[in-house]
Amino acid sequence: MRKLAALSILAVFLSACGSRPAQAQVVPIELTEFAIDTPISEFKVGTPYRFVISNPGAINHEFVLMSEGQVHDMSGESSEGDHSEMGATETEGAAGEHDMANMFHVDQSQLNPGSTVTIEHTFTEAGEYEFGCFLPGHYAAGMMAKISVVP
Ligand SMILES: [Cu+2]
Repeated sequence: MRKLAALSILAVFLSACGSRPAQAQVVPIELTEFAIDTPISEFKVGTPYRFVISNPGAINHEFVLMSEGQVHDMSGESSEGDHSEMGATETEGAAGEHDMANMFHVDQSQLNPGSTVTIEHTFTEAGEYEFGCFLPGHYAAGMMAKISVVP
């Protein structure tokens, strides 16, 4: 009884807090063979998002959020060696540290079929980003989604 009363007081307290603008926006994301399904493709800098990443598929997947520049760096290794491109000068310098704040990786060990992982993330920088699964062959098969982040 006493526990219940305490809980309902807590519930009132929580719902009062819930009206604050800082409440995270829930973004349910589904990983399947071979696609990444997101209900939103445009995000805002400074808005807290709660990514609820689930794998209703039949095999393991991973989930990576990174900027388009980082994706190009990764895929650049396997495709044509365009070392002369300006991408190299742009990413080798100070940009790396910035980007670390705007990326995350959920390992495939956490995303077995049927699993769900929740990640809170707030973008600090506008730009073009991608969701992707980089298990061998998955990205190329279509497991990616381009998103943009606006100020
Ligand atoms: Cu995958």
